[in-house]
Formats: sequence, structure tokens, C-alpha cells
Amino acid sequence: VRNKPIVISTWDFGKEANAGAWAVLQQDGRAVDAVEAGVRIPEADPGNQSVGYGGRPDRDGHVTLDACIMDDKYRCGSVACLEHIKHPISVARLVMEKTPHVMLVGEGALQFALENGFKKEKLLTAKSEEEWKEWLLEHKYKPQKNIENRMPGSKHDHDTIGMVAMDNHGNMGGACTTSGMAFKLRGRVGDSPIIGAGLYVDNEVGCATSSGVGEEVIRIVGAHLVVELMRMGYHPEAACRKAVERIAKRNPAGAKDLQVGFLALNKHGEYGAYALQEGFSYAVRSDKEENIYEAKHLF
Ligand code: SD4
Repeated sequence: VRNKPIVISTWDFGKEANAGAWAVLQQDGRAVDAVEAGVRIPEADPGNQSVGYGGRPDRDGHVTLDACIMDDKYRCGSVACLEHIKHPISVARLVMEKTPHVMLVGEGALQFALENGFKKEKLLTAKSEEEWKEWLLEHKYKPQKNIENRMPGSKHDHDTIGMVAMDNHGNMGGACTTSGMAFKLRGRVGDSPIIGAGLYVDNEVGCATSSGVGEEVIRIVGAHLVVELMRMGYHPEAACRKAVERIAKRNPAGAKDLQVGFLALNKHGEYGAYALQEGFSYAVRSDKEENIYEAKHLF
């Protein structure tokens, strides 16, 4: 028997995001609609400084957003380095549905959003601006790889939201959205909008998403790797663990000091996660439960 519908997402605040997705799933809605609705919640929340409105800026003070979405028919859409738009996930969805392309970036992505009725907004909040200015003083414009692990008062190591779901019909969908690494170089794009790295959905097998230092995830094409491992028969947690081990193997010196977590769901509604370091949590919502779990970790 399949455990459906079900939605899972990264970090503790995934709980509120899941509630948005659950409202859609409960009404027999599609997984792709559920994950879009779900991740729009942290995108609009200025308290989440790694996603959408209120996200931490790049080293020049610009908030640049990355997001992607994938449905049950291998259709996908993505935007990267998009500025001034509060809900990049919905722009990614339109790229998927209204264009012959998968990915739009920067100015072109903004132009497309504006043409489609999205509003230009200021996304940099006073709090994120203040943190950026403090960072500038101390770090003199030199981007760091793992800054979010060290943000003072930060509850999580990172805050990107990756969400995957299976609906009542047994179809899957996923979404991932972020403002990327804090104080990154201008133009830097992480794993989150890269189909196969930050997110992958294969309706035959399952879906996976990631959070953490995106460069490490891109290097191993993480989410796709996790899905392929599930295809080979690995349980979602074991598949996530294998991917995390791959990162550690490819970059043994760096991996000890940075965070990456994977989260996966298979067609039976089984789920699991695994991270490099302690502290990667994820939220689950189904008919049977509404829980937050701590992922196991390698170090
Ligand atoms: C990135 N994976 O841009 C994202 C960062 C992240 O919480 O997860 N931040 O590399």
C-alpha cells in the first residue's frame, strides 16, 4: 500500500510550507500544484533569510533568487539569478508551461516575469541589509563558501527550501527555491535551480532535493544521483547517504567543514534524508503524521 498523499521538505520551517502543500493535496490536487503553493510560504516570509523576500544579498547587496520546479511528466522549469520578484518558483512554473525552454536567467528571467504580470518589488529587508553591511566590514568583500553555517543566531545551517510530494493519484512533483549562499559573488548560481542537482523528479521512481553548499551538490549532480540510486533499489535514506558519501569522497578535506543534506521520497511513500553534518532537519506531512525529523549525518 502506498503512503499517499505525502509531502516532505527541508528544515524545520518546512512544516509551515508543508501545510500550504497539504491544503492542495487534501483536495485531491496535483503534486506539482502542491509544491508550488507550499514553497511560496517561505518565499514570502521575511524571517527566512535564505529564500525569496528577505533573502540575504550577494556581496554587492543584490538579492538574487534561484528556483526550479518539476512535475510528473518530466517537464521542468527554472530561473536563476532573478531579482526583484518575490515568488521565483511561480516564474519557474511559467517557464515550464509557457515556453519551449527549461531555464531563464538574470535580466531575461526578470523581463519574462514582468511580461507575465509579476510585480517588481524590493526584496532586501533592513535586517538582511544590516547583516550584509556587517559582513562587508569584516570580510572585505571576500565571499566565503560556508557562511550560513556561521551566521550568528542562525537557527539552521542553511534555509533553502526543497520540497517533494506525491499526490492522491500517485503522481509526484518537486520544487526548490533559495536566495543562495549569503554574500556570494554577483552572478553566482548554486544547485537549487539546476534540474538534477538541487531537484529531480522521476515519476517512475521517486524524487529528491537538497540543501547546503550548492557547489558540492552540482559536482555530483546530487538529486539525480539519489533518484538513480532509488531506481537501483536503495531506500530513500540509503540513497541520500550514498550521495553524501560521494561528496565526502570527492572532496574529503572540504566536506568535514561544510553542510549538504539530501531528502528523498519514493513511489511507495517511503522517505528519508542524510546530511554531512548534524543539524539537517526535515518536515513530513501525510494522513498518518505531521513531524519534524533530524537527519542522520556522516560526521
Ligand atoms: C545554494 N543550496 O545556493 C543553496 C544554498 C542553501 O540554505 O541550501 N542555503 O547553494
